[in-house]
Amino acid sequence: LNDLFLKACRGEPVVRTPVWLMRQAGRYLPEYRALRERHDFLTLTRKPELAAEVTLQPIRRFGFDAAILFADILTPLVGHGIEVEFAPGPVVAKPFRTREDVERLRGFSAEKAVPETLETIRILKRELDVPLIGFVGAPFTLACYLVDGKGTKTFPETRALLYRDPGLGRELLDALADMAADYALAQVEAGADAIQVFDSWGDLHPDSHRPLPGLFDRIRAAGVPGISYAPGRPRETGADVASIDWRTPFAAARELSMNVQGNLDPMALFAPPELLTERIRAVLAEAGDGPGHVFNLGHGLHKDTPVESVELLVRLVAEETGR
Ligand code: 1CP
Repeated sequence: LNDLFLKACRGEPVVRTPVWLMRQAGRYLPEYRALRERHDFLTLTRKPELAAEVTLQPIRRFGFDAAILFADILTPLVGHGIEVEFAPGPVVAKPFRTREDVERLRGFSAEKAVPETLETIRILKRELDVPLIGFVGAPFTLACYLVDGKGTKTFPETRALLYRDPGLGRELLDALADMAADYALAQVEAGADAIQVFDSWGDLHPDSHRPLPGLFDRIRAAGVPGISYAPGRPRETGADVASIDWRTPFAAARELSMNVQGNLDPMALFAPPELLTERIRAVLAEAGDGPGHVFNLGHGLHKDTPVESVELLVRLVAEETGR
């Protein structure tokens, strides 16, 4: 097993900086688009052989140092019976408004809701020679989709609910935190080597961070590193590794002695090779020579990203950091 990624997550010395990219599986890859012509997104996530194939596609093509489970942050909710369409972003059929809606989240069991996803992990563990990253949506970011019903820039309905009825807001976040913990631990039990918690919209509300330290304690107790993605607010999460967005310097997390992941602007992959090279070197220089850096983007790969830029990135990170 190539353990560069896990070593970097623990802050141990490595022979070169490991690299993987958020959304490394998906629409920028011709082989993913070919599969998508025959199957819709939900089918890809629900058929273990297909989901495993999508996870493996970028590993074969680029030789990344870690793989990420192919699913969505809303996958456990879909499995629990919440009606969601992907168009291509999630659209919730009946957005949450009431205590009865929140009650629907009770009794979540990953074994019952997402057996296919856990089976995907078991298949991948047989096929992969790099670590497998499992992931969950953070409670607040999941709430954003449940309450606003779809992706928006500022999720006003969700924020309004948390301010209008703080008690209900707390119940919603707590129920989602229970679900996230159960789902994360089930992924570890099935074989996931690390868990990343995506709180993509967490900077929109001051309460978003509250459930995170408890969640990361449980992930750590299960014996794997926890990685936070909390744009704008990498502190206070209690994660082992902070995945830093492209607007935020590593220093914010380094001051807390956290290991860091990131943080090239995904749009830099649209630059000509010379400029892209310069930007990658700048990220490596900011990360410094010490241990505890996983090279990644500061957000997910854009669907129109040129594949050649990803090739250049992987090659350059290896050349520049090999020691
Ligand atoms: O049509 C298609 O093929 C669907 C596009 C797609 C894909 C490839 C969606 C819908 N989700 C995914 C996979 C996905 N989503 C992964 C898998 C593995 C990988 O990274 O390679 C992961 C980790 C996610 C996580 C995710 N989904 C987040 C958190 C990370 C982030 O980008 O901030 C969020 C916010 C979502 C919601 C979502 N699902 C899909 C889309 C297009 C979106 C975002 C857009 C929106 O808000 O409308």
